[in-house]
Amino acid sequence: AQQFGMTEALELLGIKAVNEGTSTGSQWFSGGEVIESYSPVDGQLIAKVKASTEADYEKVMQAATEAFKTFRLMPAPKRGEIVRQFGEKLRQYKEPLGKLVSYEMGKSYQEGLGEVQEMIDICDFAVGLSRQLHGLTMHSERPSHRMYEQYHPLGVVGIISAFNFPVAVWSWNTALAWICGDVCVWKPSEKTPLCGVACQNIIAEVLRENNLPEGISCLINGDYKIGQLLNRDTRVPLVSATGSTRMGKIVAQEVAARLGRSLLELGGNNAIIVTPDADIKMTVIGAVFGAVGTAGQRCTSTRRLIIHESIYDKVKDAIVAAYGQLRIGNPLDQNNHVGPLIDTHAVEQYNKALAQVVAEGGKILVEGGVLTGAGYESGCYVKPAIAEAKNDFAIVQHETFAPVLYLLKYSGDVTEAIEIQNGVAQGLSSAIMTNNLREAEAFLSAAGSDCGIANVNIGTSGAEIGGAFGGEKETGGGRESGSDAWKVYMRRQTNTINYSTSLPLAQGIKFDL
Ligand code: UN1
Repeated sequence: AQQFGMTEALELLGIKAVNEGTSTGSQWFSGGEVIESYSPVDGQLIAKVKASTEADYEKVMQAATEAFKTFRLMPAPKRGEIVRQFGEKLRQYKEPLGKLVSYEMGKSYQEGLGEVQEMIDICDFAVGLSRQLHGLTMHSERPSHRMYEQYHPLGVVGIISAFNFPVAVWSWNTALAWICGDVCVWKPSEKTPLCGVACQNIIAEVLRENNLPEGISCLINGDYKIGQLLNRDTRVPLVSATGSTRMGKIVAQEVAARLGRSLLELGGNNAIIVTPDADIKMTVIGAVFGAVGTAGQRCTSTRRLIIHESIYDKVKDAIVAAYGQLRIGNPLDQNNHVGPLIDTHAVEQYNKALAQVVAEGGKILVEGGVLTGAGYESGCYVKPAIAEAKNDFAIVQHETFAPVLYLLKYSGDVTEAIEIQNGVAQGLSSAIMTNNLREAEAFLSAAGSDCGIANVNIGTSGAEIGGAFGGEKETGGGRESGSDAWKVYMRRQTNTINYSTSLPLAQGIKFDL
């Protein structure tokens, strides 16, 4: 990846050959084992990061809890100013950071830049929000009483993020948490630790330039064991976790065991319903980008197409033809559409899914396979595949984090398609392609899609940050980024003030002394 300016990018981002993996801001340390980050792009070792030990974690928690004591008192719009400067820095670092995301994670450079753009967008959103952390005022039932609510900072927010959005998920959480007056401790995926180091370096510059204390933004590195420290720590009122449903169930139980709050953004099994009234051209773009973009490694990736039988062959042929145009290869080369999977373990899962869909009676329409030879040395490049399947196949019910698309057929009205779409354990993103108002509204109605995201004439992936992001059922129920998602990062307090000279009790209770 030399020709793509990776050395310069790493240098600009402050990535060394061996990096400390624990940080409280300007302080970096780590006593743990070395994590090696290999690029799925070319199989090369990019750099090493030292994992955090329990003792490192303890130092971080001390810095974070100490920082919270002062940060919570800074006026919210002033905290917004810090986030504004963070957004400015991200604009400055957009290219190198986008490049690192692309090289360490394997998504296309365009998508790497897009991910940094999402970070910039959430900063802008959070800056405005820093003057709008509104609570309500209510009318008291008692005379000369005033009642209102206020939102206060919550404390230390733990963030556990996944490899597929190695930088944006952190910022959706931190940008909101910071304007809310919280301090953050981030454990990035052990598959993308360098993205974590790079982001921490960027925010550290902002914190230093503003003379802010250590501990507002902290980084820890390691596997699930270090994440578990956050889950079990009563000093962490909120753990925000993005990743698999398997991981989310563990986080939820551990955090709930101490009655902490968790914000979960887990797996999806996203479908596009293609009705007889669909615009086929738009359907093809939405479905193909949804299924093969990020090599099928978005939680919003399109896994299923539910196509009406009357247009089934037409849609199938158009999608299969589009797959014929896909160029698979180095994601930093902007001529390619599809980059590698994150690692060879993901390739195994992909192979298993293709074998299983056939074993369950599915028919392969576009052959998959692992690519070999020049340019594919990492062993992580696979061909996006399409199979005809049934919704009740065990493999179709399962989220395979790879470019495998299942075509399903329906023959009745839109109700049948909605039933198929909802007939999975996950509930993140969903879409309908139709120019028929009745179908579109039925899909969006109370009896429609059961997902957190439901789109009309748009695919399932590529949500904007302005809306609340997340989903139902096994997706975990959490909402991140836009709308009123900020509320989970604050504690709500109801205040009643009596400015009379007597003490009337609520509910009209008389208590004469
Ligand atoms: C994820 O895959 O974890 O909607 C998040 C999208 C992106 C976010 C994906 N904005 O596809």
